[in-house]
Amino acid sequence: MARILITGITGQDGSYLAESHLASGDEVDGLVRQSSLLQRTRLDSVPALVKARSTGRLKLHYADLSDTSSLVSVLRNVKPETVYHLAGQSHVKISFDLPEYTADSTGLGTLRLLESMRHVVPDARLFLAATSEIFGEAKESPQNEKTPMNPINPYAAAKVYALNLVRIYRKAYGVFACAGILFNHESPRRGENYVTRKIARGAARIARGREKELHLGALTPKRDWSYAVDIVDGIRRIASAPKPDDFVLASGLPHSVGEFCEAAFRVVGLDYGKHVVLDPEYVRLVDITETCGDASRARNELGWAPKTGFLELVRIMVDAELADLDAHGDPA
Ligand code: NAP
Ligand code: F7E
Repeated sequence: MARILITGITGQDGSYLAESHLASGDEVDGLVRQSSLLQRTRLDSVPALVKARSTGRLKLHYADLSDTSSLVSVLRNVKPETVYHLAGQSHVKISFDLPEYTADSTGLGTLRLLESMRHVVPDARLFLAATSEIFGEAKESPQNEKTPMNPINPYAAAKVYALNLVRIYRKAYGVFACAGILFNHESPRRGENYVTRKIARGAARIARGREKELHLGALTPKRDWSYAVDIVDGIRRIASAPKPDDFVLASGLPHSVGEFCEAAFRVVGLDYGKHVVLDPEYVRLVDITETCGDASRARNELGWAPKTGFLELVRIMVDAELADLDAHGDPA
């Protein structure tokens, strides 16, 4: 039985990772931050997580990435063997509205955690959720662990800093610090302002007569989308590898936003062309044209491969939205 600490446990990946470790018999602790509402949808709606909280196998601790003393205090209390660092402001477009907060939570937050761990739990393993955004408009395709970093937004710049810190601490202090260079991964637990969840939700609501239109910024950008459950499996493999290193986790099969729309509306028997409206509100100052990851290193060294294909992912997401609407309705 291992003792696991997750920053960002209330997020998409954190909730799946907690479920996965609990299913393996581990004890899970998670950082949560103060907010005016106590409801944490992703934790409160998953039966296995609700049960684990009631039996004490899953514990939540108040801390914030901007408050080093809170990180030190949780590390002292929990004494984790592995820390998964998933927390931070991770919306690309919003990082232009909140550049300093993004740098502080995503960039400096990683520094605070690494320093705190070095002093309090020097033998613990740290996993960082890095991102394909570090490659920006990449010079080569597909992108692998050696592709040069070329960030084009404040979020990506903060993640470059965080990934460089992981590499520096690994080399300078010999700590077990590793990273996943994660390409886009989605699920019914994805935040509602990311494009796949927005499309799945829009298609379901239009199909049920709740709305008529779906407003998007662009249809042409292509992303290498995987299912978050598959990526979380890869994250666990990276964190439990014999040696600390960085690995790309990706499907290697990019699809456009328009293709996602077409597939999602097809699930509900509709033509997306009749409902999707291009809206300047969602257009980015700069955007990556296409991402495409090469996960052969993770496949060869960790035995990892994604199991869920693009069309299956779209169906999982749209079906979840339909089931939710049918079960609970929606006052809006
Ligand atoms: P997410 O759903 O947006 O979750 C982000 C988590 O970070 C939430 O638990 C959030 O807490 C927490 N958080 C934000 N700021 C914080 C702060 N100042 N102090 C403490 N906690 C804070 O993200 P995700 O999709 O699960 O992604 C997990 C990680 O992987 C992120 O680091 C992201 O950048 C990275 N990543 C994700 C993808 C992807 O496609 N999903 C791809 C590449 C990399 P609240 O619930 O309180 O807001
Ligand atoms: O956008 C386009 C948008 O916000 C995908 C984060 O997890 O993955 C994610 O970042 C694409 C972009 O994800 C809308 O311009 C069009 O080209 O779902 P997204 P992202 O920006 O790729 C990376 C790997 C991360 O690390 C990030 O943390 O879709 N797009 N119209 C739109 N995007 C949004 N959100 N909303 C639209 O209306």
